[in-house]
Amino acid sequence: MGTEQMARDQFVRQLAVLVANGQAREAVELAEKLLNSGYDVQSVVENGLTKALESLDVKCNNDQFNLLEILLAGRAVMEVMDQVICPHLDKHGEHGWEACPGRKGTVVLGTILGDIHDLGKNIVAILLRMAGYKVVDLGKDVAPAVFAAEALRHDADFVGVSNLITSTMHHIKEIRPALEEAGLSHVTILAGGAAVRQANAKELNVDFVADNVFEMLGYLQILAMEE
Ligand code: B12
Repeated sequence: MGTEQMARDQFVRQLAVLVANGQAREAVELAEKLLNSGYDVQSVVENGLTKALESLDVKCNNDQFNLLEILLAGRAVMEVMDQVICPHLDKHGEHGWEACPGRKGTVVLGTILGDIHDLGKNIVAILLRMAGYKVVDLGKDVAPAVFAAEALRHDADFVGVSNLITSTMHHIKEIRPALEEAGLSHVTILAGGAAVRQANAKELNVDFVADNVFEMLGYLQILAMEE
C-alpha cells in the first residue's frame, strides 16, 4: 500500500473518531479534505460514518446508555451527509450518481412500526436520491398498511424498510400482504438495518435484504439491467 493511501486510511479512521465524539464541524472539515484528496465516497460513508456509529454499540446496552453521546454522533453523521457527501455526489454526477430524482423509479421508504431508528434510513434516502430515484420518506414507526397506502398513492416501484430492533422485525412480513391487497404485487420490497442483516429475504417475505446501502444500490443496478 502506498504512503498516500495509508495516510488517507489514517484520516478516515480519524473521521470515525470525530463522528463518534460528536465533533460535527471537525468531521465535516475532514470529510471534505478526504473527498478532495481523491478518497471515494463509499469508503468515507462506510469506514468513516457507519463505523463511527457502530463503535457506539458498546455504549448502547442495558448497563450503559449515553443518549446524548449517541444523538451528537447522529447529528455529526447528518452534517457530513448534508454538507459534504451530497454536494460532492451532485457535483460528480458523471460518476453514476445522477442527481435526477425519479429517473430510475420511486421508492417509498420508512422505518418499521415500533422502531424509531432513522439515521441509516436517512443515509439510504439521500444516496437513493443521488442515484436517481424519487424517494418518498415516510419517517419512522411506519405501519405495513401505511407503506402500502403510500406506495399506491405514489405509484411506487419499490418499498424500502429499515429495522434496527429485533422486537419489531415481524411487522416487515406484513408489508407484502398489505401491498397485495392494494393490488401492488409487482412492487419490489427492500429491507435493511442491523436487525435484519442476519435474516434472509424469504423469511422476511421481502425481495432483498441489504447489508448496507451500497449493496442495495448494486441490487437495484442488477434489476435495472435485467429489465
Ligand atoms: C444511534 C442508536 C440509537 C439512537 C437512534 C437515533 C436515530 N435517530 O436513529 C437512539 C438513542 C434514539 C436509540 C434508541 C434506542 N435503541 Co438504539 N441504537 C443506536 C446504535 C448505536 C446505532 C444505530 C445507527 O444509527 N447505526 C448507523 C447507521 C448508519 O447504520 P444502520 O442503521 O445499520 O444503516 C445502514 C445499513 O444497515 C443500511 N440500512 C439501514 N436501513 C436500511 C433500509 C433499507 C431499505 C436498506 C436497503 C438499507 C438500510 O444502510 C445504512 C448505511 O449503510 C445501535 C447499535 C448498532 N450497532 O446498530 C443501537 C441499537 C440499534 N439500539 C438498540 C436499542 C435496544 C434501542 C432502544 C430500544 C433502547 C431503549 N431501551 O430505549 C431505543 C429504541 C426505541 C425504539 N422504539 O425504536 C439495540 C437494538 C437491539 C436489538 N437487536 O433489538 C442496538 C443494536 C444497541 C444494542 N447493542 O443493544 N438508539
